[in-house]
Amino acid sequence: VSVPSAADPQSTYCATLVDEWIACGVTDAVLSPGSRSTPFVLALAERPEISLHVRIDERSAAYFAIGRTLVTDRATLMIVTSGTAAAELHAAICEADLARVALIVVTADRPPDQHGVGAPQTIDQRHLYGDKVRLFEDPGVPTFDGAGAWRAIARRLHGAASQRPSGPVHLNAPFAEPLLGVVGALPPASVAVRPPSTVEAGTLEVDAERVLVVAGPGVSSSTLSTCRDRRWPVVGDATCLNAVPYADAILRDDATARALAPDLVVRVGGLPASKALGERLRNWSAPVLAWTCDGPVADPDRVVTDLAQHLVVRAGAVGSYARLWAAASEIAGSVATRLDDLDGALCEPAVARAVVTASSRHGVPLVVGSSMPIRDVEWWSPARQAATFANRGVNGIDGVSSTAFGVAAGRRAIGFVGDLTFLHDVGSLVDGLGEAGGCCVLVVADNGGGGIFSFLPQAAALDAERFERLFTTPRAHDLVAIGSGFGHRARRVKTLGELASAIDEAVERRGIEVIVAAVPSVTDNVEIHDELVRDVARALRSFVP
Ligand SMILES: Cc1ncc(C[n+]2csc(CCOP(=O)(O)OP(=O)(O)O)c2C)c(N)n1
Ligand SMILES: [Mg+2]
Repeated sequence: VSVPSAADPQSTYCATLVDEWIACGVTDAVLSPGSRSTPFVLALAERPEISLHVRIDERSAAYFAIGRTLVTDRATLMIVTSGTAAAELHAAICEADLARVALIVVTADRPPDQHGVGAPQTIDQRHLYGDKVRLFEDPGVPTFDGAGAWRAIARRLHGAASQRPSGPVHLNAPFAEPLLGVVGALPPASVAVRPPSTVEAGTLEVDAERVLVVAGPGVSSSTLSTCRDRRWPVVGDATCLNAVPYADAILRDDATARALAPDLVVRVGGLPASKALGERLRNWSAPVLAWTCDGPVADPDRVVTDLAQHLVVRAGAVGSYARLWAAASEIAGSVATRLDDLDGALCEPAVARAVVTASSRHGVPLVVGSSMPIRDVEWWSPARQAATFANRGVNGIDGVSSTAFGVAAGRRAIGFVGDLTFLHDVGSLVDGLGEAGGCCVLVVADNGGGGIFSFLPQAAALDAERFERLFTTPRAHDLVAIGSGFGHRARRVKTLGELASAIDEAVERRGIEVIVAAVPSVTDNVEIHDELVRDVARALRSFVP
């Protein structure tokens, strides 16, 4: 047994970094167990200021960390051991990069002399995540000689993660044995150095009356309230709060889209999922201004004509254009509310409405999965009033339950995912909400596979059997049995009334409850959506005679 030295540089280094991160405002750390990360893990466990979330599966842990950052709005620490453990984080780091989620990832490593000689659990972890991280540092095995730089390392990493556009950073941390050491005196706290302010980009004048704001993921609430103060109508994605609902259905109708044509489109954040909206942005003749106040604006269709960080508004706040949008939305809403019949059979848009309504009514944040859930929330739900999150950086169906549990830990959240999304991240159920507890109601729309693919041309082009085998991939697992097999409450609901009361009951309890909503098959779902769109178009004839 090796006897630890009186004051061990590795342990003191880790305690210093953790101390500096606490000073920077870090409140949460997620760790997955391993030996090599021992100095860091023990340093974290010493500090009550940090909520520590321990999860076995690194992939789930990293998505959970994303959830923590989403809900706390602070960089989350993520600590793992060496080898494949580090590689497991890659998917979530890609998501955090594009969704601009601040994560400080620490991968423990063996010291350089154990690389390339067949040492166990050892891979080259330098630049493991490539250009997906804002900053990579590998200061080597710490020695007291380097102690003067330790706080600066922590501060640099935190700054690069938190500064807009925020995102993931990576510290590779090699440690030599013995891994257990004694923490010595920490180097004195550094004087806070403010990160340089971002470069002032251009300012543009806005002198139009019919200004339509198109808001996607990543838009701040202050930007949205500025738009509302100017009385600009805002259409948004599923995560956008209080946007004009039903814009997708409204804009599918040609006459209505003409009547609502803007003089100017202001784009903020990422992209809504609506293809109809995308098409109108390409075909309306209005200029499209990318307002970069919340970071880069997604523009895959290259419709943006101008770019500005600051807007100077010349035209007064006239409300008539916003009222026009509100009127169209009300008409579409009158069709959508027909879905709210409590005794009626469930369908996916109705489940989305129930989930959003419950989230608003209880003031509980919502985490929405990719595929049809994110679309049904954007297209068919009333305006979101409670914080709504989604992994929209890369739109993965992996890790959504983990992110929902990360948002819910120590508080409450409602998750809404498809059946394959639920199965993909079934490992998240192992640790659930972890020590932090809390409440997560996970609503699963069980349509028997990947329903989204039935909307694609592939569905018509292939024979049914082949399409199902290659795309829909229905699985026969009993989702309720899976939920309860991991020790969570789980039930299946068949009507909207059952779903609504199941959510209402579950949000008042502690722990995870999986509510499996038995919705029509993926093919019926396409017909249900088509019919809704037709009904909205018919109703809109009173809007545009
Ligand atoms: C990690 C990952 N793998 C694959 C995909 C491709 N993909 C998108 S949607 C989808 C099916 C999702 O099925 P489900 O969760 O049941 O939702 P539904 O389509 O039925 O709404 C798949 C496989 C993805 N987005 N992310
Ligand atoms: Mg499905």
